[in-house]
Amino acid sequence: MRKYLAIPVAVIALAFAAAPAGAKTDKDCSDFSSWKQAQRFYERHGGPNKDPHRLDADHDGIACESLR
Ligand SMILES: [Ca+2]
Repeated sequence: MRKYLAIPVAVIALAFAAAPAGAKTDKDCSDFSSWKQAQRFYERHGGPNKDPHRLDADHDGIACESLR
């Protein structure tokens, strides 16, 4: 019985350990105090080709239009 419980417990523990790190690294437009800052961050993290933080929803190369 103990053997069968160990695996789900480990999986749940890993999921909880990974969640805060993932949340911290995902930036939103509201995390920046200015558009310039957001745009610089966006370009440094791959620009329109990658946009891992989804700062450029319409993929026109301009991040966070809402901050301009
Ligand atoms: Ca855009």
